[in-house]
Amino acid sequence: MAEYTQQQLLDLVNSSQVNPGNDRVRQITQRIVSDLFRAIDDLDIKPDEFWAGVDWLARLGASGQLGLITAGLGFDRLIDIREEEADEAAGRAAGTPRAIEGPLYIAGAPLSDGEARLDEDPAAGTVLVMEGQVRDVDGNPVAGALVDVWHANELGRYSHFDPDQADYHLRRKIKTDAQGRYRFRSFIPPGYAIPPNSPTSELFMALGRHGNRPAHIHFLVAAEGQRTLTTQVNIPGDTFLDDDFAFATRDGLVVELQPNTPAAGYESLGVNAPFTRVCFDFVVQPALDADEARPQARMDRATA
Ligand code: MBD
Ligand code: FE
Repeated sequence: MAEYTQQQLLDLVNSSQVNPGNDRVRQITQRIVSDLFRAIDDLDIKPDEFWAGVDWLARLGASGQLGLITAGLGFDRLIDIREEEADEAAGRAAGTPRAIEGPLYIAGAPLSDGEARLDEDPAAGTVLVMEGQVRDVDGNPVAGALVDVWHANELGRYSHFDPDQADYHLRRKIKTDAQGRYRFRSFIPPGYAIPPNSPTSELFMALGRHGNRPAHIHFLVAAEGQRTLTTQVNIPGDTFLDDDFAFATRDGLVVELQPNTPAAGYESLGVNAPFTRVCFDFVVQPALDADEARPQARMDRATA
């Protein structure tokens, strides 16, 4: 009465139902369970291997590092590739290339008008001012756009994920001025490496992979009627530019550094000596619906 072949068991798992449930969740779960049943059989996965995998997933979930694994196994970039394929198929004008949000965004950074300083005195590293304009796909400046920017500290760590940094350190929201301009002062950040002795590093060691990202700065750019842009810029010259563990770097997002830029005009950012300037404009696509224009991060959207 309850003796099953593998296929009978799978059919039963996938068809058992006492109320309608959610069709989409049923469809996706059925597919993933079917693929896993097949993988277990094809690869002759042993009980100890199966339970070691379950234990790893439990520890991964408890560690809060799921987003590192999705990025490191290419899923985040896959989603960007698919968005771009959809844009192309629909004939939508492209904006600045997307780059993945990553797992280290925190909503609610302090807001300022036009410009901001992200770092604190005493200044660490090489003084950087990044500036530019937010424009729509027709080339018009977007006034009042929110540029939400975040990057790692001089040790490659992000505030809120590091007990040694104040909340919102190196995280700010800047509202563009009437000409769509923004600018901020900080320092040139280093790259990032996954935490050692963690579920993530365990898998990467077993895969024979490194867990490094090249130096980068993250952005969400949000404006009324415009599609929220999630992107990153990269600092040139980094060893990992073409070998990013998160596969997130892109042509067109490696900025040009302008060292020894004179300080005149940058005093309001506390700059009094030659510094490194980066000019970068963001181009945002028109939003097709309210959801595309929502400023929230990926996880907020998924759980809202
Ligand atoms: C990061 O800093 C990051 O940007 C990504 C995508 C993944 C892990 C750490
Ligand atoms: Fe990052």
